[in-house]
Amino acid sequence: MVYNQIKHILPHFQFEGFYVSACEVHSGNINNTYHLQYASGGAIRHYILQSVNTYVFHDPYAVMENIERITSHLRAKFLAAGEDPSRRVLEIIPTTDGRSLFKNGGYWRAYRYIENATAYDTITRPMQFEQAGHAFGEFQRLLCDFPASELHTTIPDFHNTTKRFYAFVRAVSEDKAGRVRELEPEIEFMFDRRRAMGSIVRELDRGTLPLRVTHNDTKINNVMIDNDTDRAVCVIDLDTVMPGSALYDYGDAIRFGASTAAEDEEDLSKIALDMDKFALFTRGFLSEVDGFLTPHEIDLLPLGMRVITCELAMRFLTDYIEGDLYFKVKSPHHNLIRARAQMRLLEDMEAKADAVQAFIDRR
Ligand code: GN1
Ligand code: MG
Repeated sequence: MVYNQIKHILPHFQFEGFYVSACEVHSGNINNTYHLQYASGGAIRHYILQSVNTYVFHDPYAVMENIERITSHLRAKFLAAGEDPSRRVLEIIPTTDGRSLFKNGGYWRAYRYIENATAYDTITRPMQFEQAGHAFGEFQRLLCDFPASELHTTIPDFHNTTKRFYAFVRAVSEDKAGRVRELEPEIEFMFDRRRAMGSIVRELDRGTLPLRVTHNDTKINNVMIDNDTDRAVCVIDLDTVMPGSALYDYGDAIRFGASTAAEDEEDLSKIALDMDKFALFTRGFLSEVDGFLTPHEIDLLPLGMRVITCELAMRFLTDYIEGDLYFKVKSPHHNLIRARAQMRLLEDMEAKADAVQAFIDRR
């Protein structure tokens, strides 16, 4: 029962009122997440409780320090613009001794749940997708002046696709889980795209692309969309906010949200880049970032979507080869299914590259 997993944790947070219920939220691939309800003075209060995955995040305190800094920066920006920040930015619920983490075997943290809003895995109404574009564009814009040197690097080389490729090659050669034998086409697929995969890293190194404070995990379900108005209210999951490239944030949102199928769709014939969703997201995103992204960055947005899709295919495949150590899996082949789905999506992005570029050029 869910309650038994967390009952010893609950008293250590400053939740208002009396515990009513808890259910597990299954959408993330890394942390364990629970939605809590408390009753207080006739009203129901909603909270999110999470245990931080320390295989992935070696220093949960550094993660929380980043989140405290980012959320106070965003809160100040919303206040300065005359907006009520309460639904626009994540609010950490402190522990009873005033900290942002409770340590007890694992590391636990809590947020106020953003009410009357939904995190969609699949967006159905067009406006929501344009709104998601606005949300991630606005997120970058509001963090444009954030002092990047104050942020901890919570996962080193997170989107260093070149190093990810080396890690993949190492995993193939070590073959710890004995799975490499059946993977010749997938391995060849990665080697074929090796140079293109490193292209953003090379430009960041050379300084032809700027390093910015970016979200780094811009799945569409990391934007809360208002249930009544369909407007984006808040960007969530700030664990990987670090210096990075705007191209990856844009690209990852397209990879996840503008696919015609789920990230782990088994039937490859269902997977393609949905050009309408791509156009809607891009319109929303560009309306926020035009003006501070350089023309070169905007030019390379389509490259961003291809590189990140390849990176994800390779990360899922690497994890499959290593025996599923990183991502949560629902079946023994889950990571392989995810990798193949990303590969199929990338092939479709490659086929549509001219149409995608033409849309960006017309802006
Ligand atoms: C992980 O758990 P979630 O859904 O927030 C991963 C992302 C991947 C994503 C793929 C820290 O994110 O990088 O893009 O799965 N997060 C981390 O679904 O590795
Ligand atoms: Mg995440």
